[in-house]
Amino acid sequence: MQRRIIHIDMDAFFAAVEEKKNPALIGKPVVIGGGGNPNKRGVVSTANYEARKYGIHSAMPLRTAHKLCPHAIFLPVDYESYLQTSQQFKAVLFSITPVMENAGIDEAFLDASAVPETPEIIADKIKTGVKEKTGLTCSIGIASNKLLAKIASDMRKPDGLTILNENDIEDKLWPLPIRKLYGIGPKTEAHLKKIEIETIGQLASLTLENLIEHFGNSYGQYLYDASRGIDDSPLITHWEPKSISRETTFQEDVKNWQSIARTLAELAREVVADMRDDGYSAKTVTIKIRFSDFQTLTRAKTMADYTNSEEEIRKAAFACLKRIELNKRVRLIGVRATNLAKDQRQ
Ligand code: TTP
Ligand code: MG
Repeated sequence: MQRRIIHIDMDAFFAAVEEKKNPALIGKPVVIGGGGNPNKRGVVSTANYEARKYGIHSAMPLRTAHKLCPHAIFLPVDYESYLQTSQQFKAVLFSITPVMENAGIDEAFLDASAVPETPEIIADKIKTGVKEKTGLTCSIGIASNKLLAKIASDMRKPDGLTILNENDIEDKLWPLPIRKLYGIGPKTEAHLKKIEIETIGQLASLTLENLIEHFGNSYGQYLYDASRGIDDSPLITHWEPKSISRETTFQEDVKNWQSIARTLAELAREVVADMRDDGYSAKTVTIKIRFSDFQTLTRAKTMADYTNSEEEIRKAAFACLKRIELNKRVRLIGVRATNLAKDQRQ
């Protein structure tokens, strides 16, 4: 089955967040980088489209950017607020389909093969959702694989939508310069230029033997496929664990409330340590008690909000314990945290 892969990339991301924070910047050339002082060392992280008109681009020294456009507004990198906006953006994408690959602070891939709507409607949902949650625009590429989807999202910026089909390879992929092909860095670009290969189409005209001769077996094969728009690499998705839990079986069945309580507190502590290690907060705590006759009971408590506080998790576990009548010896106790959310900051 043909896959439907979507690549979404935010427009002038850091600059767009700054404009959102301070609308007075809109329409003026804005450069984000380093500490925001163009007389000090540092490079441009990004520039808004007004500043790009002066030739300013990412990775350029701030001093050079200042020479190109002395009246540009220079701002320091405020990574925390970009990260926060990034998380809001990713949450919108995740609501379209959880088959999502996080590809960077302002970009992601979705595999929407199983989403029933047309590509246009899905793209519209993404753009509307992203605008609503972040106030920003993004550009979208849709194709049968990651390679083409990423190239497509870059074709009409800002606020673009480009759908590439199999029969667009010749017309739309081949005229592009070779550096647009994912996996071609400056070294390969220079090598190819030496043999007078400038466009993806020219690259596609080389034989596999020829490419292998120049670039070795695997990279040669990669270039051969990529120049034809062939790519079957899967999305690398991040699945949330459904629960984090600990349980323990007593050496000897116990009836003593003190030792049950102490064990429960210890298990809650360990669960919280695991949650923190993995960067999760939880909303629901469940305890499990198995009696000597193997009767097993569980009780759960859902809290008002997500937490990774040891005290709150322990209190919730104890609230559960109170709801179990301890009239028999206990063989096993367990604590489980579910309803997990990835922490905002790690
Ligand atoms: P990009 O998506 O490459 O650029 P962009 O979002 O600013 O602009 P475009 O509309 O062309 O997509 O990168 C995303 C963010 O990553 C960018 O806003 C700033 C940061 N970044 C750097 O810090 N250094 C870099 O060299 C690049 C390329 C990006
Ligand atoms: Mg971007």
